[in-house]
Amino acid sequence: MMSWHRVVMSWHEAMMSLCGTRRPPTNAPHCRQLAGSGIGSCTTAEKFGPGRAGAMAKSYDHLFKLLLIGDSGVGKTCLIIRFAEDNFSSTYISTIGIDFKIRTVEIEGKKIKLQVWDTAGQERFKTITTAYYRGAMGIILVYDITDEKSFENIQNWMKSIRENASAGVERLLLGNKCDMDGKRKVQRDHAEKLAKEHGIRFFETSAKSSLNVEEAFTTLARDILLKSTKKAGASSKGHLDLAASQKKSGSRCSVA
Ligand SMILES: Nc1nc2c(ncn2[C@@H]2O[C@H](COP(=O)(O)OP(=O)(O)OP(=O)(O)O)[C@@H](O)[C@H]2O)c(=O)[nH]1
Ligand SMILES: [Mg+2]
Repeated sequence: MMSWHRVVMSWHEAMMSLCGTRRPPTNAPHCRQLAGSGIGSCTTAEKFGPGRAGAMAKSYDHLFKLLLIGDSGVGKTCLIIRFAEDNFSSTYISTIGIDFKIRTVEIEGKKIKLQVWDTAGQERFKTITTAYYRGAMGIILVYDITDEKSFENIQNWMKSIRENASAGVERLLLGNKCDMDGKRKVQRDHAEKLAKEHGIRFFETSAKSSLNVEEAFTTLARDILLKSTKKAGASSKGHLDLAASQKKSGSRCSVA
């Protein structure tokens, strides 16, 4: 069962955590909150961070940072609003810089807090938005099935990920606005082929009808969870193997 969890930490705190630094990126002053975005309530533990919250129970098992990228107008903001607030508006307010929303979901019995970052698709914000790639664990590439150019540009967005994101970031391809099948310009099998070439998953979604929105976000979160569990398993096995071999050989770190 999914649980709701609205935005928790201050904008700066979250931004710093996405960038993986205590200090905001130098372009921070340019980043603005999307008009109409709902920064909501939070628990005290989350609000005051790990220092103050030490004695309090953590309300989630994992925090995953996701990022949406794609051309302007493909529906990134609407997808996030559908996922985080189960809402849709046909009024187009182009995103300025960057914004985020939070929702906590339960996957494989674990509470996963998803911090979902929304980027502006407009070229003029590229320097600001690419600064946020590095801290993302999952990146969702979005195109509009009624806009061929937005699909062609996916290759450029892929390149941008290669240049700016951390190695091994999970990726997901979404063809949005699939409720507008009558105006379709991008055939499903073309997108499937592209996704296959890049070894990533693909969904056609509709922020308007909500088709596949929940599935897309939770599939990406599940993939990140499985990857991190595997990694944790492998590193603890590594520790055990090392301990066992040291015991066997009686070797020690020493300086002669
Ligand atoms: N029919 C339909 N319209 C959609 C869908 N998703 C978004 N839209 C509309 O497309 C327009 C652009 O949506 P946004 O979510 O603001 O696009 P964006 O990708 O965030 O654009 P930028 O912020 O400029 O990068 C709005 O008018 C939305 O109502 C969808 O699934 N179906
Ligand atoms: Mg937007």
